[in-house]
Amino acid sequence: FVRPLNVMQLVEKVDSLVGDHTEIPYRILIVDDDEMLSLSYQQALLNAGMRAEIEPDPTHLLRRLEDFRPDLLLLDIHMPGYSGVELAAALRYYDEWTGLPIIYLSAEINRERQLHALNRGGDDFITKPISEQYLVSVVRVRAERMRRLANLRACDGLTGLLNHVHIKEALAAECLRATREESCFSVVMLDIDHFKQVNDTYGHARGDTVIRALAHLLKTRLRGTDKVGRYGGEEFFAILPSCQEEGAERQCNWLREAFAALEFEHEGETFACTLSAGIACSEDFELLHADQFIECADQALYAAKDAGRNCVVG
Ligand code: GH3
Ligand code: MG
Ligand code: MG
Ligand code: MG
Repeated sequence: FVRPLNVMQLVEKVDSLVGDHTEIPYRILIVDDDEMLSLSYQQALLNAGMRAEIEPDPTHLLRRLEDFRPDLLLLDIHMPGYSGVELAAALRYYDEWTGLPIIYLSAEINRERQLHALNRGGDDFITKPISEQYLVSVVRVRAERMRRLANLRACDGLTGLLNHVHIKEALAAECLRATREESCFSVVMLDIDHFKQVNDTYGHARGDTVIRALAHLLKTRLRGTDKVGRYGGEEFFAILPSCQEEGAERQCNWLREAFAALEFEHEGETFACTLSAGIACSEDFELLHADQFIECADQALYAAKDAGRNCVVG
């Protein structure tokens, strides 16, 4: 039985959720051949703290989506040689863009044609001219929902950490950032020791508890700017920006000891687990590629296992 939240709790919960996802400005792409109008929408959205970019040429839409990765698309309907409605319909064929909120902005007032446009894949229809406030409200509420859904998709269900795909994306992004800023970073591959035995002895449910406990430790003990993901099974992957190998080794040993100190309970009996970790540092490479980090950290992890487990290898 779950007690329903009272209204104040609900409001606090909503506030905290909103707070979680509004730090990075929403990205809005405006596709419209009318330059003056586009500029005025853009200005309204910028004033509201969002990032808004304009694409006047529908033939560039896909590339622009790839580059800018908007949270929402504002789409004109009548453009020379192109129909926004058919563009929206086409976008829905791509897995990647099937969830993208699309709002038509058009002077079209014919009800039938508006409904047709919505049925082809748009989420809403706003008729021009539009008040600044109205535009901002309609955009904000949908962009926020899109962000939250995207965050959920990036999450590993068991632990709430980034999932395999997204931690790899984060690594690729860190490689680019470190190259640009000529900074150094470390990555860590962690794996629970003899975890199969934990499952076999105490059951899968208890095994899951151990996985979640380690995830919690990683979330709370690492820095806010560090990125942590569940790479698979009982294997975790962390990216430590601006961290050299010695720093990473210190962090890992600290985590290793904290994890080994946790006591788990099963039917009145207590047990503990250990982990092994392998570190790769950007100092060791000329060019930064995500795959080489994973391979290098993985090899270091194997070395840690070979060295008897419950240890860290750099
Ligand atoms: P090593 O010290 O060499 O890492 O030994 P190990 O037993 O931990 O390694 P191995 O990779 O052979 O076993 C990992 C086990 O993790 C096997 C699999 O059943 C279990 N596992 C993978 N994902 C989950 C999960 O989500 N929950 C639970 N409970 N177990 C999982
Ligand atoms: Mg037009
Ligand atoms: Mg293991
Ligand atoms: Mg493993």
